[in-house]
Formats: sequence, C-alpha cells, structure tokens
Amino acid sequence: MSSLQSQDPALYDAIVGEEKRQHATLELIASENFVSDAVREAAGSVLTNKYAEGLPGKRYYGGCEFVDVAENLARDRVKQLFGADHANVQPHCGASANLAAYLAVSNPGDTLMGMSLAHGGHLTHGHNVSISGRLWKSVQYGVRPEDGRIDYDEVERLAKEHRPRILVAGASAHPRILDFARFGAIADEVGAVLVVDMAHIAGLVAAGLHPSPVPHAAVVTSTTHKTLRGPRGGIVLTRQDWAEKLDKSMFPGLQGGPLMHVIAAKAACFGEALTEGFNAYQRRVVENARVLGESLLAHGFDLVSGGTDNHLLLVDLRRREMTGKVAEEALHHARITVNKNAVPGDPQKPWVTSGIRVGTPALTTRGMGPDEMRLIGGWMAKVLEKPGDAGVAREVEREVLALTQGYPLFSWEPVVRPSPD
Ligand code: DSN
Repeated sequence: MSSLQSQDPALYDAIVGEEKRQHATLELIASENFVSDAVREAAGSVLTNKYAEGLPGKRYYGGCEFVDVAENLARDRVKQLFGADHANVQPHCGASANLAAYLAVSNPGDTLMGMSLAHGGHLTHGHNVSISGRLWKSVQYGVRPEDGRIDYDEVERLAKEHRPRILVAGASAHPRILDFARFGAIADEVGAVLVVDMAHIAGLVAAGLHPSPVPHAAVVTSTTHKTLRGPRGGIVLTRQDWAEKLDKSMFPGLQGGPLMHVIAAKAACFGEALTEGFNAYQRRVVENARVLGESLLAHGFDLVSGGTDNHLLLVDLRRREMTGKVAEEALHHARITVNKNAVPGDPQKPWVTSGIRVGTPALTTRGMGPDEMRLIGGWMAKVLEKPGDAGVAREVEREVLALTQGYPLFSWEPVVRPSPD
C-alpha cells in the first residue's frame, strides 16, 4: 500500500480514478499530452522542497548547488533546442510567461495587439477579461470568417492604425502555419516588439515541422506540456538584448520561488526533445491530424480552413445545427474527450460554442497512427449523428475500450463509469 493510499484514501482514489480515466479514454484535447516516466520522476522529486529565488549562481537562498545544475540543464537544453540566445525556464505557466514578456518589453497602458480568442487566439493576448486586456490597451485581430486564415494585410493595416508597442502572434485554436516572418516585418514597420506565443506548436517547431519564430521575434513564450510533452509550465526565450529585462520581470517582477521540481522535469523534457525519436513523434502527430481531418471531412464535417497543417483541427458544427457543448458531452459518453471551442464568427457564447477542437499529440504518444485515426473519425461521426442516443454511445464506448486496451499507458483496468442514460 502506498503512503498516500494509507494516509489519504480519498485523494488516493481521485488520483487512481484519473489514471484509469486517462487509460480508458481517447484523449483528443489538442493541448494535452502524456509525459514520460522520466519527466514524472523529476516532477515528483525532492526538488519540490527547495526555495531558489534568483537564477543559477545568484540565489537568495543557500543550498542551491544541485537545483542550479537542474536549472542550467534546462536552460542550456532549451536554448539548443530552439537556437535561442537566452532562456528563462521559471514561468509557472503560459500566462506567467506571457505577462513577464509584456512587462519586459512595455509598460501597462501601452497598446498590445493580439489575436482574438474568438478567432483562435488566447485570453492572454489582450482579451478584456484577462490582465493583458485590462492593463494594456488591447487591439485584436482575427481570421477571415470565409476561409479561417489570417489576413496579414488586415493585421498590417490595424498595426499601422494603432501603432502597438507589442504585436503578439500565436494561437490556441488555429490549424494553419503562422507566418512569423510576416509578423516580424509588420512589427518592424510600426516600431512594435514582436512577442510570439508558440505554446501549441512548440514541439513542431523543435522538430522543424513549423517555421521557427526565434529569428523573427524579440521574445518567444511557450508552455512545456502541449506538443512539447513536458511538465505543466512555461518558458520564455529572448534575444540577448532583452535577456536582463525579461529575467527581472519574471523575478522579482512577477513570481516568487521557482518550482525547481518542475524545472527539473522541463530539463528532462528538453533532453527528450533533442532526440531523433522526438522528431519522428512530431511527424506522426502532424500526419495523424491530417488523416483524422480527412476522415472527418469524408464523414461530412466542416473544418475551419478546410483542414490542418499542424496538430489540431477545428470542427465547425453550425451546418449540423449542433453546439460544441452538445458534441463535447456526446463524445464524452463514448469515452472520446475533446473540448468545445468557438469557431470564427461564432454566434454562441463561449460556454456553448459552435465547434469542437480536436488534437492528436496525446494519442500519438500512446502509439496510435493513421489506421486508428480513421477508426476514431468514424466513431466521432457515428456519435455526432445521434448525440443523445445512449445505445450508440455504448456501442462506440465498447470499441474505444477495446482500442485503448491495446495501447496501455498504465497497468490499470478501465474504470467503470455510470451509463449515460
Ligand atoms: N488552455 C490552453 C489550451 O487548451 O489551448 C491554452 O492555454
């Protein structure tokens, strides 16, 4: 019996339940992944006990000789991975990474221009409910509703009109290649600093499957837990001229003690990302997304922009007169996990939406490939044909359970959940 099991059975059961859920469902949330045992070991290590404000070699606490090694490994590896001048690996999350970037290159009250959440951007790119849209003057750009693509001429026009201090490029629900060279040219033209948030595509960038923002942006932020397949957390990469300001905005500007166990897990993740096996994994992620998209198109679904260049698809359900909320729930009953997501021009509220976002990083980590993607596309179509039908959900659930048994993540038996009806 583990210590947690004997000391705190309620918490132990919740964790075991989650392990079983992860094993016995098809995880298609585009921002999730499954970390390696090495990453989990580092994240669960004794480094959680250590305070280490400051940076390696310049800490405010004694006893940092080993955590310094871990943080230097993380910094050196991530710089090598992305060809960056400077790295800060302390952000607790992507939102902290973005805020530290904005604080480094601007002052609250300046104008920040980013992609609207409703068009695939992110809350922290200037949405009015986020601190980024409350402390900065926010200007938002989007995609063309008719083809789901960014209209770079319109971005340029808006930038010339509003003269932002910060131009933010990056997305959380955009299935196409982002033209960082063009964003960089627009930023230069209007005297803005380009900040790229590559959280979703960082793994693809590392593997050379998406153009890198590093040559074009003063500052690049990312999370480490999406396509990069590391622990939950963030990073910031900068050109050398922004390094000192960025480090100071992270600490003491924004955060307190860094999470040294998570930084160690980031080091493990970056080490894995530097291997050839990681590039092969990313190629498979992209191939799987393409094949899943083709399968959904063949079953009559509309995809925003007609397909994908990366790891995700945005399914537009408006023609089916179905909301994202209904679709997410129906798929959940069949053990297929996706998230409802706004589509460009969405008439529904964010809690309802007219779309679902579907991504392949997690199932690709489990070893699934194009054949499984075709099966899954068919199952999704079957469920979404009759979203309230418990019999259909049960039929697909049986198929999902049989498939997931062949791709074990853990040694657990599948959890028994209440039937949907
Ligand atoms: N919540 C993340 C996502 O799902 O894309 C973005 O921060």
